[in-house]
Amino acid sequence: MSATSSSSATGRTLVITPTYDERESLPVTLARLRAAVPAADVLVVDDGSPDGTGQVADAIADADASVHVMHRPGKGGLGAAYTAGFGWGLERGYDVLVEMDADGSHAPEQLPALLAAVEGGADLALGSRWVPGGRVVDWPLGRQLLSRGGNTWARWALGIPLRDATGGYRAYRARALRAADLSSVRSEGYCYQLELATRVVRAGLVAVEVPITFTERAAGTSKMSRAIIVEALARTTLWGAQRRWAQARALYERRAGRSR
Ligand SMILES: Nc1nc2c(ncn2[C@@H]2O[C@H](COP(=O)(O)OP(=O)(O)O)[C@@H](O)[C@H]2O)c(=O)[nH]1
Ligand SMILES: [Mg+2]
Repeated sequence: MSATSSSSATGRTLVITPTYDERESLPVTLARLRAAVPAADVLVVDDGSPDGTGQVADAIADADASVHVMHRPGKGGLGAAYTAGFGWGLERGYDVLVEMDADGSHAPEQLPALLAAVEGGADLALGSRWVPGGRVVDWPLGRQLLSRGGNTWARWALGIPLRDATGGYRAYRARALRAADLSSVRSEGYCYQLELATRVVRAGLVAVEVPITFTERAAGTSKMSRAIIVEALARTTLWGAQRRWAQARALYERRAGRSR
């Protein structure tokens, strides 16, 4: 890895792309990314994809010193893949760490807008489908409703001022990931994204939403399951109830203290 190739005013940038059976999409996504943001390094985190995505990634890395590949033994979930990738990047001193899907849903051409938000002071720049200017293309109505509804629920239950806290196209400053205490995060999928965003906001750091256009994948299939959706809704509800309970207790104790 060249230490200077990914330098910018904000520092060195690492784009982490988790893959599971993305052999068709990955080469296209990486070519677009290298063209759009040549200064960024790339880490592909492959979970032993049965379709050979890991070998495809190795071949790209052999020809391009800015591309790195982490091989994990089996499908361990998106959250675990990101936590491992973040650890790799933090150990190597990257200043900005980006999450980007391999399937083309996250346009590499929009990464400069996320990085500009970080440069402008954001600790977390969230690619957002649900702020003005954000869009989805070719996404079935059912998924749109689920995403919008889930996000509205999360905003209310968790009290976080974000419209798209489940999205997976985002850029973190290293200090935001350190504040999020990754080793204690247990959730997966959408819930992983939600939990990290919540932790960054609760740590008092700056999260900014940047409008993006999310385009449904052209090749391969989604790995998100019903179980992952249920996990996100269940945990959000539990955390929301815990939060309201803590608020009610604090209010009760304040009142009790006053009347004593
Ligand atoms: N390494 C790894 N990557 C995964 C796993 N599950 C999903 N991904 C990747 O995470 C990204 C988003 O997943 P995707 O199935 O497109 O989710 P969707 O866009 O919400 O339907 C894609 O690049 C997937 O290949 C996993 O268990 N391990
Ligand atoms: Mg996808």
